[in-house]
Amino acid sequence: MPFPKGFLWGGATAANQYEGAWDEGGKGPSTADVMTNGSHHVPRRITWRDPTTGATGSTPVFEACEQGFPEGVEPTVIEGEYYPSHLATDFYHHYREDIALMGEMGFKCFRLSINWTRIFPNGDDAAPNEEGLAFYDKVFEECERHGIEPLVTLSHYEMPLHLVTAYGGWINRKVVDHFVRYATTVMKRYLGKVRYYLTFNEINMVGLGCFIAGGLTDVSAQAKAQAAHHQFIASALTVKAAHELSDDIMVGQMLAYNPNYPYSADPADDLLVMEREHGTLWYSDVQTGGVYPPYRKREMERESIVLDMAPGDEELLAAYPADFLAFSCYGGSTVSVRQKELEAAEGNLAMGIVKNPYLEANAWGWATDPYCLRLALNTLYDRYHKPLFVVENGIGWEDVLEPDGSVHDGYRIDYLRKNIQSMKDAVELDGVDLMGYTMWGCVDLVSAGTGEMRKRYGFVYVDRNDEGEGSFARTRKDSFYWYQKIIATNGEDLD
Ligand code: BGP
Repeated sequence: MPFPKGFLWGGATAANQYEGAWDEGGKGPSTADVMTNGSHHVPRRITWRDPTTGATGSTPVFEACEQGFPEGVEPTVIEGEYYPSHLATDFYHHYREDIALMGEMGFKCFRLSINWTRIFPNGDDAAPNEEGLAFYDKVFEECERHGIEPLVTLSHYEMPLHLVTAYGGWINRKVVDHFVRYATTVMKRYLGKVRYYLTFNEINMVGLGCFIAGGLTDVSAQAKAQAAHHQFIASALTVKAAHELSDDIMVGQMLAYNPNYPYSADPADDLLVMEREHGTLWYSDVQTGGVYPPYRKREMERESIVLDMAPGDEELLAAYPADFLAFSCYGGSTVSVRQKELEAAEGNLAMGIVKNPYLEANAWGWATDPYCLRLALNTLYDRYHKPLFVVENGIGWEDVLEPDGSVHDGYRIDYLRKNIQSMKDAVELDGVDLMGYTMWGCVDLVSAGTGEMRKRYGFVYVDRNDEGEGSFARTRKDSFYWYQKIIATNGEDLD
């Protein structure tokens, strides 16, 4: 049996892309709630207002991370703009139906995130919002009814907007305390119901998506490094609090990790690969390995970054590293020193620089890569020897709902079959210790990168389009039945 008994098969989601009900149940506004939609070629924007002049405007997400925002503005929701997170695909009102569908597929695990702003609407409130806590009580009860283990991300690309406007986001050490209080409140409330937590989704995105992943408006290299440091400290304190609460809770790191490929046999391309790997792996060296690696220390020196460390920080990181390492992996990313002469990759920056002639890509330029999971799992297991968890993998596609109510997503089955085979090889042939696999976006949800609905990942189709129309009705796709069989045979039968 390649996959161990109790292997956690399932699917993954994120509150800001799935829940909707952005202003219901006492929820406060989050950073995700001020992001408009975009498309493959048009970036999402963050809307803002200048509190002194009252002027409003917006900044594209990646520009906001390179140049920052205009002086003095505050990100905010603006009348007349369209924000996909506000209704998303309405898990808030469909959770019973959705979890039942997951149960029907045989899910052992459901990765979801808790909306921080349902629990602490402003982040620094004196007491948690009972209505928010009660919502997740019901969600976890439903999971239990269907024998599904929840895997909870505490902050998936969102944080209370107030912690940005009043504190400057993760650059401020006080945010660490607010996060740890939130994490502890949640872990206590759901004790015995939730055993697996992840602190920050794709923590290494704080450098590329500063606002999305770090609530940053100051985007200097110093600010990005300091924000990451505060998230590491918050993670260590969460691990500490979890272990004090119960021996039964595991807190993992969540890293965006796509293996890097050299375009050619030129060793200079390999060197580029090494540098790109360093750019990702220093985050897991700290959070999972417990220490800042020498190459990162040197890089900070070169960039004149001086971390503001409190006494005891390094000891804290070493004493409370993550219990396991979870990661997202969609396909390899290809790099070359001859980048200018070559065809550019069409995906986002994290997905690679140049087009790989050996790999196909979807309509958004994300490479579909049959080997990335085995490679990623080996790299990460060799480095940390800790349990791993594939918490995101999948393919975005513009699915078509046929008049007879069917969705024929053979391309998804094909992608998943190859990826699960690759994961199986890592377990069977290489002996990697793997806890589970949660396919990204198991029920259709809003795309994080583009804010689109048309970029769908699910086993379940949701009637909702990019114009904000649709009934939210759920429909099983062909892949629904295929995945049901994969789980039933514990990954033995991939046909
Ligand atoms: C990861 C994020 C998810 C998710 C996924 C797919 O980076 O953790 O939130 O959305 O990518 O990306 P996209 O939605 O842009 O297709």
